[in-house]
Amino acid sequence: MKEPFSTKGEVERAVLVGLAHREQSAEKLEEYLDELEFLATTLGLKTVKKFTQTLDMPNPATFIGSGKLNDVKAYVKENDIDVVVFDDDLTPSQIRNIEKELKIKIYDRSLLILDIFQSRAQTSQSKTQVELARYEYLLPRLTRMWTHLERQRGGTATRGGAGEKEIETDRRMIRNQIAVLKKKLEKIDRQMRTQRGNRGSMVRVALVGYTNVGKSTIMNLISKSDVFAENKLFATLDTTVRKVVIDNLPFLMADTVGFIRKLPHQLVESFKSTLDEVREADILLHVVDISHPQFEDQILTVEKTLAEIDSIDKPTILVFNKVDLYPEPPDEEWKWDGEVKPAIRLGDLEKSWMARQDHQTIFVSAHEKINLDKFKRTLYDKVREIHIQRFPYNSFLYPLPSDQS
Ligand SMILES: Nc1nc2c(ncn2[C@@H]2O[C@H](COP(=O)(O)OP(=O)(O)OP(=O)(O)O)[C@@H](O)[C@H]2O)c(=O)[nH]1
Ligand SMILES: [Mg+2]
Repeated sequence: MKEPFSTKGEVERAVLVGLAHREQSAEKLEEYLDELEFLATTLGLKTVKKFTQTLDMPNPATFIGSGKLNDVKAYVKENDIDVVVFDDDLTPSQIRNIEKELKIKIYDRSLLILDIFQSRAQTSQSKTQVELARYEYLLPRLTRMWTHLERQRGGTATRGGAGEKEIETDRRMIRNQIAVLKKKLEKIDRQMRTQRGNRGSMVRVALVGYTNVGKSTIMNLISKSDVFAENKLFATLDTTVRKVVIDNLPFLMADTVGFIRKLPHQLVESFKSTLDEVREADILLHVVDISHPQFEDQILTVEKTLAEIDSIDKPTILVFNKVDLYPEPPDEEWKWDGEVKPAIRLGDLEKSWMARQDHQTIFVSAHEKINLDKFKRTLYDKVREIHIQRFPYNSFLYPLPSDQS
């Protein structure tokens, strides 16, 4: 596994920077920075401090204001900081200007996610997809510093920063690589299509959801398989498909990559073929972490990403997972994540979601095995509906009228 931050051989220290503005409230920003910290941790970075600022809109030259940038600079110097991570994507000129001021590694959320994906990629398909997304992301953003860093990553020693000429050489090299990777992916996609074609017409169910909600844990429970699950973001990158049988009803179940707010569009683009499993599914199990304070936002992010891959109209079961971690309110007013929210009991939440007509819902805990029988029954009924449409004469599932007498 490639360790993106291993050059110093120790944990690297990071400062996070976020901006509240007209379209992003200070409250939201705090949540986003918590998530950014989780992303940084996943990559092995230690967050030492978070800087925030409120502006009408991002500063076009340096993203944050020049006074704030000076504060960050002073802090970086005094505290032996290795990396500054911005929560939003920076323009190429913002990166150049900030780099000139801070003189250390600058990351934005997209590059952080791309690096996590890179460190997680296992198969030749996901490795190629991530590499392509990374190059497409870097191409318009190559700066002296980044060229230098990229060469270090590639093992080519350079003395001092790279010059314009080297940047131009790197650009050409990256363009060539992009072309090579695209060809390689086309070939892999063709193989995957053939594999999927060989699966026949069994009903296909796909697990979708925000990252770290418990998709792989549910997959392992239902299919008795052994998919890597852990409390880090993007534990799963490659799609796993297993045959599952509930009672006498066989179907296929797919576990795949999780979604996140502001997923770099280069990644969605190059992971299109991995997401084919979702696109071609008959039923979606949209898994939600009910114990996460922003679970409703996460539902919206997932729905938005599903819409991007034309999969929003499929029959969907909303699976609210981790009910064992749901913080039951002690009384009317209670503190949740530092802010006062009206008390919502799990039972009330269940009732209000169940009352909604657009999706079927089920509340479970994969970890504590709560409500799993009901979950299996709900899934069985849904799969059966489609199975009957597809195989109307399959008598073992669907007794013929003569059998009923
Ligand atoms: N307490 C509790 N923890 C759970 C439950 N389900 C899953 N987890 C934990 O949540 C973490 C994430 O689970 P995964 O199954 O890896 O989640 P995922 O959705 O596959 O995540 P990615 O592949 O990273 O997108 C793991 O540490 C699980 O053990 C649950 O019902 N209750
Ligand atoms: Mg997973």
